Amino acid sequence: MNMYLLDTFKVIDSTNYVAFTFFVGTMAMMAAAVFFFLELNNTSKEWRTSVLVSGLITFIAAVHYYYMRGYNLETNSSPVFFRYVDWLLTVPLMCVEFYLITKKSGAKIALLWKLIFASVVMLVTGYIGEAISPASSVLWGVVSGAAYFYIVYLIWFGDVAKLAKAGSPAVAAANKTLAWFVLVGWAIYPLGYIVGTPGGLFGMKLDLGLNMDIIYNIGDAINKIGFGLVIYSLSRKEA
Ligand SMILES: *C/C=C(C)/C=C/C=C(C)/C=C/C1=C(C)CCCC1(C)C
Repeated sequence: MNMYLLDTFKVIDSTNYVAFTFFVGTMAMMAAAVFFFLELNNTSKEWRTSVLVSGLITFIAAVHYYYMRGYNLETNSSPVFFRYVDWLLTVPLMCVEFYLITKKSGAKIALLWKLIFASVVMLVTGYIGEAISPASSVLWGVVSGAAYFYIVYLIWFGDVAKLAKAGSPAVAAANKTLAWFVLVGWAIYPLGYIVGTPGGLFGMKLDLGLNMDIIYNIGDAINKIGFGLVIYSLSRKEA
């Protein structure tokens, strides 16, 4: 049996849901990236950059998932560092998507930097709480959460919302959908953090029998692929 497999790859047991979601995640991200890249040819010029960025987000995730899948199988542990490397690349690219769709109604580059800065604060403090200083995970989680709510604010009520409303009806509608992704879809991550970090929720030790990686993997599939599809469908409406 093993002669068909490279030594370094282990078999995924059918009850190993963590490894399974890493595997399915890899495949889904790859398929999404291929889809967005190939659709570039049929995309009008003004939306090509947006669809390209959707392709880059899922492609970057596919490469990380390929690595994380192997890491998890090999070590039976959580690939925390590369998880955050992936997020640090892909979440700022999602900020770029907001900038690109609101650019036509006047978004300035300063707005993009504001979004990127908040997302980096959210992720770096989350990483500290998860990997470097888990004993103070509650504190770091709260700081990270504040940066997260600032992003939610900008997209729902702040400059992003205002500019999107000033744009075409399709842009306004797409921003609304993306805003729901950020409010509900992104809220999956703090749930994973609470489940997986020793401090738990404000010091409560939660043991829900849930695995943090499964939660993060589900969140990534919804947010990276779903987000990309919203942009894709916007590009079709405005073609
Ligand atoms: C493609 C990856 C995405 C959209 C990742 C998003 C990640 C977050 C919104 C993470 C948020 C966190 C908090 C709000 C508090 C606890 C720490 C984090 C980093 C899990």
